[in-house]
Amino acid sequence: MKTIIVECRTPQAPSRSDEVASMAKSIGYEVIGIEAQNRRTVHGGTCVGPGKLEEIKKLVDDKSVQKVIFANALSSSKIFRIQKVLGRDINVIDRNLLILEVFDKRAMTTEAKLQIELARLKYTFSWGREFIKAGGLQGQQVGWGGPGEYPYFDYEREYRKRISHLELQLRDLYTRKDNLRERRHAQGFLVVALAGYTQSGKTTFFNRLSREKKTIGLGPFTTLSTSARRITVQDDSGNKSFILVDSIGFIEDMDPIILDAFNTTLGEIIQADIILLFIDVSEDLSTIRRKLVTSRKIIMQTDIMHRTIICANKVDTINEEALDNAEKEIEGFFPALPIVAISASTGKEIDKLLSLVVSTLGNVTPSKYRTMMPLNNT
Ligand SMILES: Nc1nc2c(ncn2[C@@H]2O[C@H](COP(=O)(O)OP(=O)(O)O)[C@@H](O)[C@H]2O)c(=O)[nH]1
Ligand SMILES: [Mg+2]
Repeated sequence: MKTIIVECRTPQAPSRSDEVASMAKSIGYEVIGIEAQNRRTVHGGTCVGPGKLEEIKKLVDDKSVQKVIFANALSSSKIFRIQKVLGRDINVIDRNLLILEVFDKRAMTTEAKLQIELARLKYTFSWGREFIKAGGLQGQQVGWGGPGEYPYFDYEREYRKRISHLELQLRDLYTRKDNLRERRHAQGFLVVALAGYTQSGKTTFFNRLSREKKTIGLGPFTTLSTSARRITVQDDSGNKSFILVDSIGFIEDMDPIILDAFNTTLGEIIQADIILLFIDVSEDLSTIRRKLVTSRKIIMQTDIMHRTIICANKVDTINEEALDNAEKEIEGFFPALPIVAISASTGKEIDKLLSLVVSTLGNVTPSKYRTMMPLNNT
């Protein structure tokens, strides 16, 4: 689907457009460009200014763009005005709905699917209201599965009904939640999952390892056929086989409404036997530090610390001194964890990393899985 990314950049907030473009591509959108506007503050009516929006409208028409993703979060009144300018056939979403689409692609369990749908409903509830209140646009088909033909009160009732139905189904699931990790062990699946921020190089690593590898025999991971592979590594003691899962990344600055969906989806992944935590060491030290703070918070709260190997990635882009500094920084945050400096692009030290993975897997014994603590603030 032909897609453009739009962003209103302000001095108060870091730019998210590259991250958004990367997430969109990761779930198959054809991103043909990023349209950014610098402003002192976000435009109160349409996020980017009206002139910029007209430009975007022209681009959308000229290039037959079908989807427009805002890197900013959009309130209901903004989405309404933007949709009105761009036209009813264009699918307009914001960063938060894109994040939910990404989660949805990675979710393995009914629970995660329900959490994601619940977050989507809660998030778009006010959007639909705005459309209906404005009248005249009733029946308009907007991309987020909006109000359809409902008059206002019916819409509100229907939405609330769907939300409480989902909440009930979830409550039902909690009471008989079984353990993915134990089940996989019982079936003989060892799992290595990739974690870390978007754009740290997880997919590059995944693709390098999964070239010509099998997508069959994935067992419980069959639903993740685009993001799971069976990998076999030879070492002195013979062959060792595991399933490599390319996970959702950590994402900065998430709306509280979507945090539960994030926690559940991430929770599935970190029930792996080994986590490879990717850190992009080509970034400046203050960015690395900021991301380490959040990564550590997530990892501490989820009890996967002892199963984590740090992959300091993109070493091909920096000199020895910079790598030294980055490694010192990482050690400060994760003093007890092994760090391997790799390049997913060039393949540097990938073999070393794989040996470490294989020897660590050799020691894995099915252990009792402990429930993840909820993450309040990432
Ligand atoms: N120079 C360099 N670039 C890399 C390396 N690994 C990944 N990249 C680049 O970093 C960007 C993000 O990589 P990607 O694998 O999509 O990251 P993900 O979001 O964590 O899956 C892409 O443009 C990659 O080409 C590396 O080892 N060296
Ligand atoms: Mg990726």
